[in-house]
Amino acid sequence: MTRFETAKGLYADYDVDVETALTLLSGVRLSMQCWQGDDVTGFENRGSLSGGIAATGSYPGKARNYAELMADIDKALSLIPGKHKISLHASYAVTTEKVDRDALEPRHFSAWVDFAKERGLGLDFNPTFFSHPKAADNLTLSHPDPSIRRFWIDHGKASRRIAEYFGKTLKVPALNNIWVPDGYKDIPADRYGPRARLKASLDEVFSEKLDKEWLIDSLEGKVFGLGLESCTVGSHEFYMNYAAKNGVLCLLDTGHFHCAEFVSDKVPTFLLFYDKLALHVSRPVRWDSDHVVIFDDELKEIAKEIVRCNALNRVLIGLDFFDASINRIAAWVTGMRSMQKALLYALLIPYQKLAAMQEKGDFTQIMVLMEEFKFLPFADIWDQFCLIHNAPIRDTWFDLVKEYERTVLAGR
Ligand code: RNT
Ligand code: ZN
Repeated sequence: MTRFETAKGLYADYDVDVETALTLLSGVRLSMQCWQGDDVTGFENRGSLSGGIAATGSYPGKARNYAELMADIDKALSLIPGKHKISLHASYAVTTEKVDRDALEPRHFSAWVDFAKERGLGLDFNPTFFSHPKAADNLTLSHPDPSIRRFWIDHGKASRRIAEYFGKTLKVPALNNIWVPDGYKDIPADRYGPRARLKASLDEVFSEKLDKEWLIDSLEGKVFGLGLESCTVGSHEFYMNYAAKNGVLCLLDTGHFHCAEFVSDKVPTFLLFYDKLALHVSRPVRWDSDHVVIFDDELKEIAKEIVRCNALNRVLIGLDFFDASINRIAAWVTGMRSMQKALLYALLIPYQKLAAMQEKGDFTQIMVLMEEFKFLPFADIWDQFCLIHNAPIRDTWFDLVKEYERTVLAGR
């Protein structure tokens, strides 16, 4: 008997069907953020990152142009089991034209669509409301100056058309996620006015009726940003209310809440009130630090909530981290594989049995069993998942990353 067969038997003792879990996980497309490959720099040559976010570190070998970024994404995907999506930012247009963000069109992203088509990937999109002269004071859709607001409204509209084009062309629905940095470092005199302007701007951005079959709209709130500590215009309450009233989705970034709050606990609530929920899975260490996602307790809890709510097809799982202090390809692979591991781990828990115990008030047995499940031979099932998808098992993928570093990254 192989290790996999033995492990399968042990799970069967708890009424867990391992084959079903493997099949369900194979159907999950994660959205891998392109911006881990170049520390959120993009292709516009506009200088430093702004918007109250920061990539720290200076590990060598970062991608400097689209060809390098695409090659690095290819390398990473070859080490990750399954078929996924790539999440782009507007600042990653592939064009020789001088085109500002308010005038971007689908054709400026055709190279990415070709890239995705050839590989059977989907694409998601994010308008870029930061690292731009018109966002120098960290105000965009809520800016008091109507001409600046106009620029960013047009950018938001352009981004929805681009995402719709991604979805229609690739036949994989595309998420267009709006996050704006707008906020104030110190206590503002007026919190209502900026929010009223953000609301009106969003109304304009969403005024164009596009094809809902291929375009999914979401809004990402935040508690605070660097240098924007006292007020975030697009707070969670703001977007939750806006989304509920306007038929768009919320996107929860796991780094955008107070440290003692858990996004895992929020998942079932959103699923009760919305058709779908979008996530930016990240790992905040003391602040919204965007560390690489690892197989930690909160990641497992998030995965458990998605699986228990039977919502693998209702939760759009995207990753959002950017660590510039380590090999960027290893960062992607670790984050993606960790998310998949967490989902598999969750799929191997007999949650219906545990829920029935909860109904009866048998909390002792729930605790005992939950502790036991932590020690079942999960790694053997994960290895099998990698084998099925022709992906390297255990840490053998890292030798391939090191070789790529020696032969490709070191020359940059
Ligand atoms: C910022 C948000 C946002 C960005 C990316 C680059 O706090 O999380 O999603 O990280 O769009
Ligand atoms: Zn995010």
